[in-house]
Amino acid sequence: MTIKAVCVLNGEQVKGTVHFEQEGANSPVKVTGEITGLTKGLHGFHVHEFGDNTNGCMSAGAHFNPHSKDHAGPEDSDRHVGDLGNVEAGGDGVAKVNISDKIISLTGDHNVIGRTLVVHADPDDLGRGGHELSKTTGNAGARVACGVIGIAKA
Ligand SMILES: [Cu+2]
Ligand SMILES: [Zn+2]
Repeated sequence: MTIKAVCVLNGEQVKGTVHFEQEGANSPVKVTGEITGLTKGLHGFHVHEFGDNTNGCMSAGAHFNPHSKDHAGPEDSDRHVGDLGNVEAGGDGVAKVNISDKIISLTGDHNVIGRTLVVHADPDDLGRGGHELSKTTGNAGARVACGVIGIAKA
C-alpha cells in the first residue's frame, strides 16, 4: 500500500510544498515538489529530528540521525538518515525537487513523518568541505524555510 506524506515549507521569503510517496515499507521514497524564493544555486535539504517549530526552524533540532553517524551526502552508505543533499534553484529562485531516496522511510525506524524538513541558505558540502561543521551539518548555513512532514491522504 502506498504511503503518502506532505510538507509545506514556510520561511520569510522561501516557500514550498514537498510531497513524499513510498510504495511499500522497503521501497525508496519519492520526494517531489517545488520551492520558491531561493537564491540561485544549491541549498542544503535535510530532515531534522524534531517536528517542533515553536521557535521557528531552530527548534527542529539537528539532522535526523538515529544511528549516530557523521553527516554525509545522500548517496553515501554512512550518513544521517535525514541527509537529502541539496536542491538547486535557477535564476528565477525556483528549485524543482525530484529525489528518490532509499534511506528515509514513511514507516518504521527511519520514518520521517512528524519531523521537520529544512531548506538552508547555503550549499551542503556533503561532509567533504573540510569545514569544522562539514561532518555535522554540511556547513549549509541558516535555515531559510522549514515545515513539519505530515500524513497525507493515500
Ligand atoms: Cu538542515
Ligand atoms: Zn546530516
